[in-house]
Order: sequence, then C-alpha cells, then structure tokens
Amino acid sequence: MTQPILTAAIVGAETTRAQNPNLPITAEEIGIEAARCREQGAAIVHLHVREPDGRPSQRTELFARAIEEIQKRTDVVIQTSTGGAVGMTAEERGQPVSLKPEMATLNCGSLNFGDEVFENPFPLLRRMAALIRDAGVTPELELYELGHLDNALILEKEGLLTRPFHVQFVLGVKGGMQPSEARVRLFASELPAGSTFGIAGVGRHQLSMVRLALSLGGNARVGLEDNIYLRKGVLARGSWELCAEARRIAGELGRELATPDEARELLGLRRRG
Ligand code: KMH
Ligand code: ZN
Repeated sequence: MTQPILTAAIVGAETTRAQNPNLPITAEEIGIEAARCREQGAAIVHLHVREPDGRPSQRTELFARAIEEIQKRTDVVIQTSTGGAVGMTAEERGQPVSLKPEMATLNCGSLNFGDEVFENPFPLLRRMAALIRDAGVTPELELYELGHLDNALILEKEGLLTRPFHVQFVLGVKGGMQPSEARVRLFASELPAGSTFGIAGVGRHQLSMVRLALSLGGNARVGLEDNIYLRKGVLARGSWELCAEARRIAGELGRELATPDEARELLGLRRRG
C-alpha cells in the first residue's frame, strides 16, 4: 500500500461560524489554520474562501490572498474548489483556476444537496474540465455517487480528462450516496487502473471513513467543511484537531501519512510557486 494522503477541508461553503466558532474566514485565519493542519499531518488543503461577512465566495482576489497567507506559512498542496456553493454559476465557480493552483476539484455530476440541487450538467462539466486542463492544473474528481464515475469516463472519451484519475468519494451528503463499506469497496473496484481515491465522509461519518479509507489503501479527508464535531456533542477546535485524530487512526493502522512533497510525487503534481 502507498502512503495515505490526508486532505484538510478547512473552510467549505456551508459551515458557519454559528455552527463552529473555529471556522477560519479571513485570509490570515485560513493561512494559520492550514499551517496547523500541516503540523497534524495534512498534505493537501482543499480550499474555499469567504467574503468578510462569512458568505461563500469564489472571487479570485480572495483566493489569491488566502493562498498567499498559506504559502507564507507552509508547503501544503493547495487544491481550490470549483464547486463553490450551490447556486453559483459556472463562471463564478471557475475563477480560482486562473491562479493555477496545483489542484482543483471537478464535481462530476448533479445531486440533491440538502433541500437544494447541486447542478453539474454536462455543459458545465465540459467547461470546467477544459478550464482545468488548459490551465495545466491537476483535477481531483468529486464523486457523490457511482454514476458520477460514468460521467468522468465520458469526459475522458471526449478528451477532457486524462488518467490517472484522482478521485474523492464524497459520501454522506443528504441527497447523495450514504457511506457503507460495501459501497466504498464497489466504488473503488470500478475505478480505472492506476487511479487514487480518498473518502470525504460528511457529518458523523467523517472519522469512520478515515479508518475505512486507510484500511483499503485510500486517502482521507477531514475538516470543518464536512464535519464540525470531534465526537458526538463536542465541537472540533479546528480542522487541525480532526487532522490529529486522522493521524492517530493512521498510526493505529500502522500507516504514516504522506508529507506534501510525498503527496506531490504520488499524485504526479507539478509544483508551483
Ligand atoms: N459546497 C458544495 C456545494 C467542491 O469544493 O468542489 C460543493 C463542494 C465541492 O464543496
Ligand atoms: Zn469543497
């Protein structure tokens, strides 16, 4: 088994300060939180940004400032979101790709998302995939159910994606596929040879999915974007505390987390900056 890569999803678009006061919002807070997560084993930071009042945003300038504050402090791989928040246009969502981050997400299909619909129709997928490809950025494929893998394979046939696929199974969204070991095993077994996969378990599933992912040779994602609790009724003091917990689980399984440079090697990334 290769070394597992831990991603910290430290901001997100849905979590609010009212839900967890430790959510970073300003560029400086984001930079500090990214460095703390790195200290606790994270190699990748999955990045969203917020307007000063906390509203989710995809503005290039806010991403540029957050990236600067992260890079001042630490060497993590920065993966910008192109998912943004439900309801944003493709144009809004694609903005951070212009900064040529090392990675960007590509959400590979639509789904119910809480009481709303996260829309990713084929024209948007094609546009986003082309934007990422043309910027020379490595995509991480966000798959919320198995049909989204079929969508990625269609994009590949159209020349918009190349292998190896780096996949994140996002499981536990209300409206998407819920996590179970059998489903994860099926998902992983369907991936093209040479793919890597991680699991982002949403809500109470987060830490159990870290254990499952690592035991199946996959990567893991934790952070306040997906889950605000360290355990039932106890708010996490930051995404760093969830990273520490993921690292403890990795240790129990006899696995050592990849450093950012090891992650770059494993994912075949071109280092920036
Ligand atoms: N906020 C979700 C609607 C991504 O970052 O690419 C989408 C999301 C996925 O967070
Ligand atoms: Zn995200």
